[in-house]
Amino acid sequence: MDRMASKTTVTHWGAFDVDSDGINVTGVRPFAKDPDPSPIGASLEAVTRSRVLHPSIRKSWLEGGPGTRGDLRGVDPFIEVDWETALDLAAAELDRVRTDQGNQAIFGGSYGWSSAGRFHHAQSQLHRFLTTIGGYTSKRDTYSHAAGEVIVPHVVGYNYWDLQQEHTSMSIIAEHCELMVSFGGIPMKNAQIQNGGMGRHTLRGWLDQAKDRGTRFVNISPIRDDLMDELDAEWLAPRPGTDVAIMLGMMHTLVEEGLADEAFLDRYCEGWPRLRAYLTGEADGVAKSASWASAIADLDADRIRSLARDLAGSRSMLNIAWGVQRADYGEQTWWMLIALASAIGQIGLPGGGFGLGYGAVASVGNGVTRRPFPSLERGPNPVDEFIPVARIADLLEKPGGRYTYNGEDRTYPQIEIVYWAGGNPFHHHQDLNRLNAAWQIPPTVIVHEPFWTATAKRADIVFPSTTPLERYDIGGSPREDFLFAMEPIIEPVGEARDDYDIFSDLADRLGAVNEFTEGRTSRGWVEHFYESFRQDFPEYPSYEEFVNEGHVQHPETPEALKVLLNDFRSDPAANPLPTPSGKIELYSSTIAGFGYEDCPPHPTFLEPKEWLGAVTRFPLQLISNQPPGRLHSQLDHGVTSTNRKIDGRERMRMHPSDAESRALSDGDTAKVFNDRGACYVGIEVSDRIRPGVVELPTGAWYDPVDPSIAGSACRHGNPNVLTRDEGTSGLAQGPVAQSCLVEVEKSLSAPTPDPYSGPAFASR
Ligand SMILES: Nc1nc2c(c(=O)[nH]1)N[C@H]1C(S)=C(S)[C@@H](COP(=O)(O)OP(=O)(O)OC[C@H]3O[C@@H](n4cnc5c(=O)[nH]c(N)nc54)[C@H](O)[C@@H]3O)O[C@H]1N2
Ligand SMILES: Nc1nc2c(c(=O)[nH]1)N[C@H]1C(S)=C(S)[C@@H](COP(=O)(O)OP(=O)(O)OC[C@H]3O[C@@H](n4cnc5c(=O)[nH]c(N)nc54)[C@H](O)[C@@H]3O)O[C@H]1N2
Ligand SMILES: [Mo]
Repeated sequence: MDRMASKTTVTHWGAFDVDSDGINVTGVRPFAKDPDPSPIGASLEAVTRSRVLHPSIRKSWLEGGPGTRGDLRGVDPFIEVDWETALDLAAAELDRVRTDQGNQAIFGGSYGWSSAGRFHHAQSQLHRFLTTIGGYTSKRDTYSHAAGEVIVPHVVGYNYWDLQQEHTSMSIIAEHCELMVSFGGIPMKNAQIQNGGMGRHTLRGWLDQAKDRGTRFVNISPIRDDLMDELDAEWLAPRPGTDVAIMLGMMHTLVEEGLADEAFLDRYCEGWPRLRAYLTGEADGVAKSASWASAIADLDADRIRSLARDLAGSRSMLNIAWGVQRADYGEQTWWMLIALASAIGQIGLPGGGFGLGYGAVASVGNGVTRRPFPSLERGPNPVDEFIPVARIADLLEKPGGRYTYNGEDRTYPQIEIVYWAGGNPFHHHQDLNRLNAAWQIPPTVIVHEPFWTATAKRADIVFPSTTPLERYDIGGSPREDFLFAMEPIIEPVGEARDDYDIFSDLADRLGAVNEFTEGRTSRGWVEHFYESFRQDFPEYPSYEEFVNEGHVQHPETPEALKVLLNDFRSDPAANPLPTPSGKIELYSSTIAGFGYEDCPPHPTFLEPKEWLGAVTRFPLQLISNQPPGRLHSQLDHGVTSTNRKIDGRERMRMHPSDAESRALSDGDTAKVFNDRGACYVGIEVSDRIRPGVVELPTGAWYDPVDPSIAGSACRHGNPNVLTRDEGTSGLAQGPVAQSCLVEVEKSLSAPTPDPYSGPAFASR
């Protein structure tokens, strides 16, 4: 390790030059070529704090063996052991379960973002390891957009990931778009992030350019900040969960006023007559007019009508945030957006049509050529059991329980081992009190974590893993014009080891070391990745030069300018969509065949289960969106995140009228609660949020006052003690994380948060 060195590294929030004395991070500066660096970089100073220092085993599990309950996970103290002991115990338990119960009894879905770095990506490492030892029960889709991922192929045939690559380039939008209307905005707080990292944050520049050229922006969202102020956007703040109704109201206006592009609907779409019958009320007696939508959304009907006219009368782009589909019947939101864009008829034209998630992460609409880069491969998983990603508590609670997923009737397997690496379910899952109870059921929980997160605290075996600042890797995303060489900047903290080395040693004990390592060290793999990339692109420098330089900019980065579905538009017969009809499906016979009441065969407004239109004891709608000052729960203890807290608690925004009626002022501490749980927050009073809506971002480390009491309040402000754990519908079973109903009251005696200090330890 170079003492007092400065080296470039890359994170999911961008590249940074990091100074260190070999032990700690002593300074962080943004990568010089980044025009709009993320402030989250500064939090890298916290990378050595709150660390798991030694392999740790839950006392009751160590003393009584797998399945010993003792005190609850999350309460029972840990005993620190040496690496050999911990590895032997984990290997023996994996062997017991695969032999006695079969590999499907190991749940290795392990959802989570882990860190940037193509090789050391923890989830990929775990999946490869579990495959080499016989397989595991996996997961499908993402928390980000599960509902969207499952509905999109039914509507346009492509899977969402491929469709996203083809999104109209931001440069084309900047040049051609006259009106950009976005449901959930284009939140710059989110565009700080790109899975795998990036050298340059470019979205702000493109939006500024569009504005300068004259694009008009409209933000339809409960929160004003979802579109940046410098765009002078109009802000419409409907009730959350009513977007489908608003879009139907607009579509109704288009039809009523003869503005719908019937030629487009006829030539490029399947099922328009069915959707039109629903829209006009011919099918059910209710016209989905702008007035109808106005009553549901609490938005002026004339605003809905005039926006519909403007959309039809200009080169217009409709966008929707991923968060909008993280809701009851979330499938309908994206489907309806595509339907409305079809009625406007500009799909496939430069700067027109639709986008699913501009701004959700940095790369959407980034025109840079995609450069395939090797990633860690794994053979086919011999086990075909999986769960829809957010059904984890159901899986643990209801072995043998039945559920539907995208036309399949499925059964939850019995799980003996939960194995997690690179994710934090006690931040990311909904209804944490329910998860906490379900989490006590499996005999064994194994977690790899650098930090003492709430999930690590609830494991039986915790393996301390390194962070990217402690190892060699290669970083960047394929939609980026830089590739970064990542080198160790600090010594491994405590006894932390790379996930790869931990899995190699377990594979060795389980007779699979050759399959897992293929004879390479991690450094050997990183070099191998780079060299195999260089075979395709021989103009790149040698690995040694690459490491010395710290990064390489792709030699020529031609803007691969894209217009989404442009080929389909120019010749739909020659370039049909891979849907059953070859067209955009506004009615899906496939979905009709599934017969799901909660996912009808055409876009439909279904009343959300918790929303402001319902009369309940909980009158406020909580939006738990992505946090501006961190990535999920990562580096919550870093300076960018903690600076935003109020008295050490997560900041909750609330409209002045809601604050006043509760006698709350700026800086007060409050309790937020519903029937599922409660947490304590610091209040920020703001008119940048719709009355009736409160905003508490995700990611404050879950910190119950007394973890031995079921439902104990989180004193730090994690919103997932309040959210509902239910699938979007029988189709996708995606999370409905984004919102739920709550009440808020002033708290004069809130307990002091203590989220970062790690678990209790006992001696052997
Ligand atoms: N209420 C509500 N909940 C939500 C959402 C919402 O909108 N509302 N959004 C959801 C969404 S979209 C997402 S993507 C999820 C995010 O959920 P997660 O991806 O689980 O969240 P992270 O905090 O990124 O967790 C990553 C964990 O990996 C650890 N880690 C980092 N690097 C390494 C490594 O090299 N090795 C190992 N072993 N571990 C490492 C980090 O310390 C951290 O604990 O949250 C979801 N939860
Ligand atoms: N800084 C930062 N950036 C991130 C992340 C992070 O943790 N931190 N996480 C990354 C990840 S994993 C993901 S998946 C993406 C997520 O990207 P998104 O899911 O799009 O992000 P969110 O912030 O959850 O939601 C966007 C906005 O939607 C609005 N919204 C919520 N409900 C409704 C509704 O019913 N109607 C309308 N019209 N608007 C609504 C909210 O005001 C919210 O601010 O962000 C990525 N970017
Ligand atoms: Mo996500």
